[in-house]
Amino acid sequence: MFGRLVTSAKALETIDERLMRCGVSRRAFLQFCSTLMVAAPFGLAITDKKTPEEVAAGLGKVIRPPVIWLHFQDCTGCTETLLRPSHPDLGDLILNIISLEYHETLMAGSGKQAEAALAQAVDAYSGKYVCVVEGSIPTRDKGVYMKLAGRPAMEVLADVAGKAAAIIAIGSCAAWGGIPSADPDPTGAVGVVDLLPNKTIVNLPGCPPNPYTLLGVVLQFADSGTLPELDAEKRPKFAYDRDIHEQCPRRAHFDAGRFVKQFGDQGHREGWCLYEMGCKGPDTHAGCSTRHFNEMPDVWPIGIGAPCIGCTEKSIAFRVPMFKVVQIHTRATPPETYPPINAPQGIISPLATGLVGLGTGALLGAGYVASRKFSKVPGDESVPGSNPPADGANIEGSSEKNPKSQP
Ligand code: FSX
Ligand code: SF4
Ligand code: F3S
Repeated sequence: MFGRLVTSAKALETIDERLMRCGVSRRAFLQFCSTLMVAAPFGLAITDKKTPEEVAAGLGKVIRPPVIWLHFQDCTGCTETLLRPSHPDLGDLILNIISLEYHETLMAGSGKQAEAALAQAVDAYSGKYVCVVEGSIPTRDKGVYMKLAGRPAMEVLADVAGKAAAIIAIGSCAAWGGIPSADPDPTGAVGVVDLLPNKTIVNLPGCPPNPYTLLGVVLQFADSGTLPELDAEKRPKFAYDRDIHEQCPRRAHFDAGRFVKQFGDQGHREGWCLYEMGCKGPDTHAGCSTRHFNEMPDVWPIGIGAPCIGCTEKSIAFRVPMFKVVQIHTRATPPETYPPINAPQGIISPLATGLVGLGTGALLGAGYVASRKFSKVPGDESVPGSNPPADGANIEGSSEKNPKSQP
């Protein structure tokens, strides 16, 4: 087991021992365990228990996993999301649960002192530590665009991650290049997996990702030496198996055809669906719609009224224009037989009544067309809401005008 291996390298404490020594309350630890259970209700061995008390009992016996954290081309948002929870105590708690041996942003030392700390940590835990990589790695011109202590980032990665028991690429930058790799990609930015294809790597894309996903993976590895089941992109299924759209709180508006047409319009103020503003939720696998950030309800992009940009998807974020409407691939399209939500109601004129029989076929056809939910605004991809889905069938003939949606 991982814990035993580490014990032989250096007398590391169990999580329980550490929390007790540092005076961390049991209540805070139980709160952490229950949040972890919510973040990973399925597919993670350490949270596969009935109560937070049971999770805490298991986790408490785990030896604090040594973690060496490398920073490359990034914005440090991945670190910020881990250590800036809504309750300051939680940041402390996290640092008591994992044993962070090296982290450039957080450590007091710099220069030669920091380099010595890195070398010492790699040496002490060689083959046993978890290497967390944040940021993309520049490869163009022999990696000259980022050097640490005179060494290209590529070389540092090969050295440090190469000796790790497991590598976690946190954030979209480390997973596949992220923002630095966006066109024109001046530094030739790539993710860890591109440079170390044969190593055990878990990708946690997201810009930034949910910190509990990281903690869940690290703690499971520390507990049993195993990793959770991964998908084809090396993302843990427990956190990336569903798309945002499946559990989005605005989904009812999507199904009813109530779309924001412009930021700040009435529909936006009322929390309608952001699909026509370019929301990539239907094509994006992540847990944000149920696992919000900073332990705060509604703290996630769609929760604050911004469309999902597909930050966990290699082929979407920083590749597809932010406001471009995506195609619906699943059965998620509003049923086309639904009537339009603002279908004219009221008194039916005698003339119309008389024509009903005659015009049934035509009306059915017209109703079908009118019931299409998406507006068709040709052309300019840079204008929010102006891009029809690639699948013309979803937008053709839409004529719905919802007075409520006008600014
Ligand atoms: Fe990248 Fe991390 Fe985006 Fe930032 O540092 S995944 S730019 S939010 O946070 O690496
Ligand atoms: Fe939510 Fe976006 Fe789907 Fe609308 S399109 S329901 S805002 S995920
Ligand atoms: Fe990213 Fe979309 Fe979640 S932009 S943070 S995957 S809502």
